[in-house]
Amino acid sequence: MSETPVSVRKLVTAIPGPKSQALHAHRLTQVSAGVGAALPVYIDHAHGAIVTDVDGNQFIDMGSGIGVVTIGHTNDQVVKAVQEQVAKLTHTLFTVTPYEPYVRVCELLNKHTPGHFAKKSALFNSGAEAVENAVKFARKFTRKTEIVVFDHGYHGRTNLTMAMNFKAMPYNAGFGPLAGSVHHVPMSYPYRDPEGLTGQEAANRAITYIEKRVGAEDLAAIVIEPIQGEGGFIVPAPGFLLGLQNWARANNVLIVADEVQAGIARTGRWFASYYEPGFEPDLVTIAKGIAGGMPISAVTGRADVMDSSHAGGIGGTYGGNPVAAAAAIAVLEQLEDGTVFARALEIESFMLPRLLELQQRHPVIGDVRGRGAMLAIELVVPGTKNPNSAAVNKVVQYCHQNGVLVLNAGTHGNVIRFLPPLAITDEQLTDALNVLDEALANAN
Ligand code: PLZ
Repeated sequence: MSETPVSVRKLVTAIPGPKSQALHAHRLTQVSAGVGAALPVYIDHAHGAIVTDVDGNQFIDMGSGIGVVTIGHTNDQVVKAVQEQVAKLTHTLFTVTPYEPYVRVCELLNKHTPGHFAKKSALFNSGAEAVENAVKFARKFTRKTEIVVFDHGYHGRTNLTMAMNFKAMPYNAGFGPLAGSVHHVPMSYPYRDPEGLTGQEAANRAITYIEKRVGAEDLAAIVIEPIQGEGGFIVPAPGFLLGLQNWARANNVLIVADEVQAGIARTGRWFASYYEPGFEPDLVTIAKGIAGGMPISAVTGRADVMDSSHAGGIGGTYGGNPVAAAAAIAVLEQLEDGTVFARALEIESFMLPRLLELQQRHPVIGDVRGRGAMLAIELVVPGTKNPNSAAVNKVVQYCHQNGVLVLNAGTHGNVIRFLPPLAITDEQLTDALNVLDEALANAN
């Protein structure tokens, strides 16, 4: 008998299986209860879009570890680059004795981020650390202190970035005092904004808040996700980002695009910012998909802003680690020929009509949205726009039980987001969407 190919969904035990259950029981005695577990199956290995657990169950991954393995799990070129680099040099600390891969990552990012101006970069470890450093650069350059962020936004779990998140639960509650000088203003949210509100009108609404609540005089930067990730893949109305930028430029305020989740080929372009013609953020924060799972992040942007810090003001022990940098180079160089972007757009063309067709049959789907391989459905109580997180929980659980890894999102937990590795095949997508269809039928 031939073995089941490793490229398909395959369940050989109940989910979680016995080995996962044993590991989980042990984990509960050893790992902080504050560290959650959306689906306690313990993963042994993964390739492409299939992850295999310790019991031998094969899942179709529609989440990429929240947008990290965009290039695919254990991508051949990333594996090779990491293996070669790890045998050569694992660490010196770039600010003590530098090494070339760090510089090459910066060069690639300077080249491919939006903006027709001279650019420079600095490397860090996590998305939150990149956001923190973008704020440091913005404050240093403008000599101003205040920061504006948007409703439904998410920027991390460090002290400053906690203050920049919209949701107190689960990210911030009880962990205060939070950093000050952070102000939240309304996002453009086409599904929930008044019908017909244009991007410019939504920008005007935000600008009114900014002017009344903060004032341009003290405002260093507006930090915005060009497509919100944790907030539920909210794509702002066309003109929103540009409207903010026009106001910011006229008022000596910087724009930081947080591309941690939407960036690096996820939407079918290098960065989601490219979808808004003329939008050229002063700084971009980058992490997740940049290195196929190795931890590395970046701030890239205007050279004058990036050079505003005194030498030694920016750093960190592991920032731009050589092994993670080698992985990033392997990812970024693969993106340069455009085939990965084309695949993200194919995934959109493949999935979007199917999701819209599901919406016709399942009135629990209130909205279908996203770009490229960053797509989502927002679930509501049928016939209303009331958020339906209970349905999301049922759908997510059904999918998990049936070997499809999907993630929830959204301020009300009523969004299911799809961000598969771009290595996913049409067969795997079809299979995953069929399971989703069954799950939706079971959610009513
Ligand atoms: N900015 C836009 O999406 C991370 C959070 C996972 P780090 N989003 C996933 C979790 O539960 O902690 C994210 C993001 C945007 C910043 C971050 C923060 O990136 O690498 O998790 O620090």
